[in-house]
Amino acid sequence: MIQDTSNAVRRTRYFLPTLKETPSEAQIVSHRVMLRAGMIRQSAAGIYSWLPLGFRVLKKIEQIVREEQNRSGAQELLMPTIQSADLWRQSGRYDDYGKEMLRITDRHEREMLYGPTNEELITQIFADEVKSYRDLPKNLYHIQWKFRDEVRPRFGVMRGREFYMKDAYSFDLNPEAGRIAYNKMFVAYLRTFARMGLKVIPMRAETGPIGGDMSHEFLILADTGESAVFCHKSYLDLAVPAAGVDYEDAVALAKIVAGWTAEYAMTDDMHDPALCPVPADDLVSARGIEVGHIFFFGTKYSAKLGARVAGPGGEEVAVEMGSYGIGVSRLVGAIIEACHDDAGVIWPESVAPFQVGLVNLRQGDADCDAACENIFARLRDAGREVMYDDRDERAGVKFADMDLIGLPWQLVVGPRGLKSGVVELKNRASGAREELSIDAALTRLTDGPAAAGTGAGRAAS
Ligand code: 5CA
Repeated sequence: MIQDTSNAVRRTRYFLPTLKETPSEAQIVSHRVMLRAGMIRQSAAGIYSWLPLGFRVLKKIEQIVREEQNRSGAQELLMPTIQSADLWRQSGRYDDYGKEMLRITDRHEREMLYGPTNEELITQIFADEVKSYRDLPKNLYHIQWKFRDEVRPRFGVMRGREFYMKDAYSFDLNPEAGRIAYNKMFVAYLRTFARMGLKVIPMRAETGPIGGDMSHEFLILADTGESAVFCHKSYLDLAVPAAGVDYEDAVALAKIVAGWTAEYAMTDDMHDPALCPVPADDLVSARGIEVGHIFFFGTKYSAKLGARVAGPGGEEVAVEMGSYGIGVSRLVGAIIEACHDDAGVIWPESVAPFQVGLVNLRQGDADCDAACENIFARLRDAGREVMYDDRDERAGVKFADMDLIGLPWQLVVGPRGLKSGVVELKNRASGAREELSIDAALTRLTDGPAAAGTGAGRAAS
């Protein structure tokens, strides 16, 4: 049997090009750390390659997004990145999008484009296949690369030109049903971000080029956020819906959404100090990073692209639609902005690239090597995600690198400890260190609180 070695790696063999120097082009922590920790490399302005460590985090985030979309009843499909210009002419957005759209001509002189979003394409797919109200409601999503030729790509993956997005599209018979679809996504978003260890605040938002008259942005607070935000402080302690939330119970969903929209929360586009009802003492005025954005736009696309179904009385009606985005690649940077210290990242366990970093303090020492090999094999066989730093490097270098890449647990094996039969277990988030026997440490890491998927992630899953 060929063993999958991707979850248990040796540093000497792993492609992890860390940097000692801080790259001068990076202005914010997440960008600096992602370059220094060997997670990404820029290939052109606003376009990045994801190296193995960064790719693992991207995939973990993607999987949480997927699980919560599926839980809410949305169905995954995959649409292409390249679309036809004709389709966008039908909706009128081919010209509206302007220079942000990357336009391409194929060998037959046909005009194509690299999709910045997918309202047109999904509406066409729906229109071709669904003809009756009996097939509603539907919510279809994909997780796919997008391209927007941003004027100022910056802050690494936070505002890229090529970026990875989850975009979902809902189809309903009437505005009331459309509102239920909107609420489902709203609730799914609260759960999704909480599972990544983030505190998110939904805010009323402008609809911009997507259109429509109801929209919420989901923001996390961080000093480096691009938007100024103003909200009631009560948002910081609101309870997130549990995993068992019933997505078929429209009344319960509406209640949750009402609770999460009851108090004032606006980004700078919408905030008006004169109209803000929150007393100064209760108002949080901060900066935020937009990690998700949901829209309800009724028949804007369905009417133009012919997405009509026969209603219960036989009449033809254009379906009511919404679209729901999450910035999957942006989230990698956003989580770092929210979870770091001077030494590097502090990954929430649910998105950490590996759960355990095994540090051999004296590579080449027979006892240390044997103990590490033994621990590494046992963690691997227990299905833990582990990176073994087996380099012939000074302890200081290994510690600094481990703190930089931010794995939740560091298991440190040194000659002195081994003589008295102990290893050291360090928690990256709290900094707490404990001396334990190898067996006790392994028990903790395999079925204690450090077992994969616990911590912030599990709490809400
Ligand atoms: N079609 C709708 C919803 S599916 C849409 O495109 N919405 S959006 O424009 O608000 O984008 C959705 C999310 O993608 C944003 O909330 C943000 O998190 C992310 N995003 C948007 N532009 C970029 C960018 N240039 N770089 C990284 N992430 C981005």
